Amino acid sequence: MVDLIGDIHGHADKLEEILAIMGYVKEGGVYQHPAKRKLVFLGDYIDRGPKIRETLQIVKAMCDAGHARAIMGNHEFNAICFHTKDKERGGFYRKHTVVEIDQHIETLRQFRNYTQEWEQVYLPWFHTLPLYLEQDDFRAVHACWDDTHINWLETNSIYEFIQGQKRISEMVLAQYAAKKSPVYEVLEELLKGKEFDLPAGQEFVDKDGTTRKSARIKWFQPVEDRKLHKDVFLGIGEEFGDLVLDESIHAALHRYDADKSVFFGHYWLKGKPTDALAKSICLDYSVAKDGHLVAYRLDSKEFVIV
Ligand SMILES: [Mn+2]
Repeated sequence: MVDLIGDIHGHADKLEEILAIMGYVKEGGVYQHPAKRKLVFLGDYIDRGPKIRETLQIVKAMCDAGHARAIMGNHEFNAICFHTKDKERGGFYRKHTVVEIDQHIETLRQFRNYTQEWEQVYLPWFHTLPLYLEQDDFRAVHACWDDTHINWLETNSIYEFIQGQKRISEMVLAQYAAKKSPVYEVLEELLKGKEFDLPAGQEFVDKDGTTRKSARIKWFQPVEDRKLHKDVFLGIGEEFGDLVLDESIHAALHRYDADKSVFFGHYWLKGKPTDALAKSICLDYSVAKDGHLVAYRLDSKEFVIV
């Protein structure tokens, strides 16, 4: 019996609340379920919220004790890149300009007096987090399930072992930072989702004030519900939302049509989830932006929302 939990972003209080509602109890400092239910965490444990260190303690302790599994979110991957020195080109694999620092600042602040723990416990742990989970009865990925990328990862290792420690290899981090080799697209799309170049003239200004010519897509939208631009594109200008999707765009957009359910987070959806029987189910409802932390109980097909 499995429960899945979406993006937490340092909201440990909400995490403890949702665990209690689902019947998990703390024993010996580790949450576990009397009926031996297992948890799956969908990534993005760090950044933004007030209790990042506590969140990591809860999640990692459950994983270490075999009560949970945690996959990688883009924030954990970004942290690896942010803190790993690029020995060839200098600097770090993720830039330290204001945009990147701003996204990561709460984690930096909250670990200011725990740098050894951050460097020796949590960063090494992030390296070991799987990019996806494939089980008999469900799949999990942080942002977007794409069979081509999953197949690539099944035949190409992104890891190296240093003194017995599994790590994402320096070569992979360098290729990702240089946006080169298939590894860039694989990591980018599994962890951050897919984008699509908009038709000419449909540029829009995003929430950070940047003019964008491509939009993130709702790859998880069932094909039969893809009628208008707003059904498939995220964040686009309102004036384009009601445009009817033309056939060529419709055909080019990624779709998920497997029978197995896939669970993911990442998309900062608003409101509350409604369709518990969908094949692709997002569990990120913006807990870090006054929204909800959301879990899903796989056996009873129910959402738990706090
Ligand atoms: Mn994310």
